[in-house]
Amino acid sequence: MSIFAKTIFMSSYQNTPTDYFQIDDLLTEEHKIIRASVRDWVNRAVKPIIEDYAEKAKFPIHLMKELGQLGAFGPYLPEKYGCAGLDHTAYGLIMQELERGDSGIRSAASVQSSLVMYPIYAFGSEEQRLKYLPLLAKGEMIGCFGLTEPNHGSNPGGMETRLRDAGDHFVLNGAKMWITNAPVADVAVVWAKDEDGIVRGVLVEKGMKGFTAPETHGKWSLRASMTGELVFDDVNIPKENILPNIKGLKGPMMCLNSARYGIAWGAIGAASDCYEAALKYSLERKQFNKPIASFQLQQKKLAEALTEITKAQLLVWRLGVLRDQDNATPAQISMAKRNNVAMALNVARETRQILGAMGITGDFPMMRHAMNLESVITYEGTHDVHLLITGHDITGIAAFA
Ligand code: TGC
Ligand code: FAD
Repeated sequence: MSIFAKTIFMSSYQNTPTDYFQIDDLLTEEHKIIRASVRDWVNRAVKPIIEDYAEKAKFPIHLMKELGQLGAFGPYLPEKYGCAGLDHTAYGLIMQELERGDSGIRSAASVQSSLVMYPIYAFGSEEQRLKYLPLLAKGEMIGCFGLTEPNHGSNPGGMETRLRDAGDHFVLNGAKMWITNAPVADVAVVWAKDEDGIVRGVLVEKGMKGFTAPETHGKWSLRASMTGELVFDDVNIPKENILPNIKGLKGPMMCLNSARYGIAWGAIGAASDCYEAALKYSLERKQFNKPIASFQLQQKKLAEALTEITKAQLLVWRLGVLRDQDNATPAQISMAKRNNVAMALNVARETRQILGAMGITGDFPMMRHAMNLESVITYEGTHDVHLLITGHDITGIAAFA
């Protein structure tokens, strides 16, 4: 497709939101304004560059400050710390629009907001909040979250990273793996066991002696996001860097509740981007002298995609209301994350087929979204682990081990 044709195509389909059940009626004017402003930014700042960054496996780090200006970091945290003080539905809508651009951009915002700013806010001292949150909110500081280890992914409770009390400081040893933004992070929220085997959270800063964060290469998924390791070799951690107000695995798990919630919304953005592009293409592309949209088999793919997107939209809308009432359970969040990510991956694969050969190119977003969603269905708890969380919730029997 020529650059000109591509530009016309992209600009027209990107402005047609998918809302088959008038879910917009359930949103406030503020929600709609926030969604429109993030969508507009994604169309201007992300869409034109993202294929190139994904192809080169580069993270568009210059977008971090723009995301900060947009208010995409910690939007549900208080204004006192430089955040927007919005509700959780607004947070979800922001994640949805960012993932319409690329899962890697939504990932950067998820990690910064839910996995770095949230624990500092919820479990940190007032000094820690004032030191880190305003800079993280502006994107002037980048954070990452270290839970997964080489030997412990789905089972973080088995972590081997250790925090030893050495009198006037702690000493940290161990390694974390698959950490989004690790190589570019100024601060890492790291989970480690103390000498009593209790999980604690510590703030590890770039430049601390014995701390390195090498980049992980060779990913065919989430290529526009940076992933790396966190390696701790006798790192001296000042006592004031421990998160004082949390002990136990529930600390990192509470952060995951917030991030998984955002992903449940984000996946709808990726799915809608694919659906909207495929609908437009199917109306324009002719075979056998007819638009391919006139063939029943292509209509089936489009109709099923729209049905699944609509169900997912209703699920997260309700989850947002529950979350704003502080009533959403972790198991409800797991169900929404699992359902919506699997839905988006399926929509990406099916809509890609509607485009035939064009669907495998970077001229259209399906292939990139599908590859990205292979990570999204794995991180923040795999598809299978979330099923087991639902099974545990409804039977009372944990089937993890
Ligand atoms: P279990 O014995 O069930 O629980 C241990 C303690 O944790 C509490 N808990 C939770 N609290 C709040 N919210 C939740 N969702 C919670 N889940 C568990 C639980 O109540 C208990 O508390 P306490 O006080 O009684 O001790 O734990 P388990 O060891 O049996 O493991 C359960 C399991 C498998 C469900 C859980 O560990 C799990 O979800 N595993 C998946 C791991 C995971 O999601 N890792 C994500 C890493 S971060 C990431 O992927 C970032 S991607 C970023 C991006 O780019 O977007
Ligand atoms: P494993 O736990 O080894 O699982 C392998 C397979 O076994 C999976 O299919 C799983 O479902 C299955 N399985 C495991 N246990 C059970 C069971 N009890 N019953 C049935 N099946 C089971 N982590 C962080 O801490 N911070 C980050 O920022 C971060 N970013 C990431 C970015 C990317 C791009 C990726 C891919 C991962 C990231 N992760 C991060 C790690 C992610 O959370 C883990 O990959 C995930 O939790 C799964 O762990 P694992 O890869 O070790 O798989």
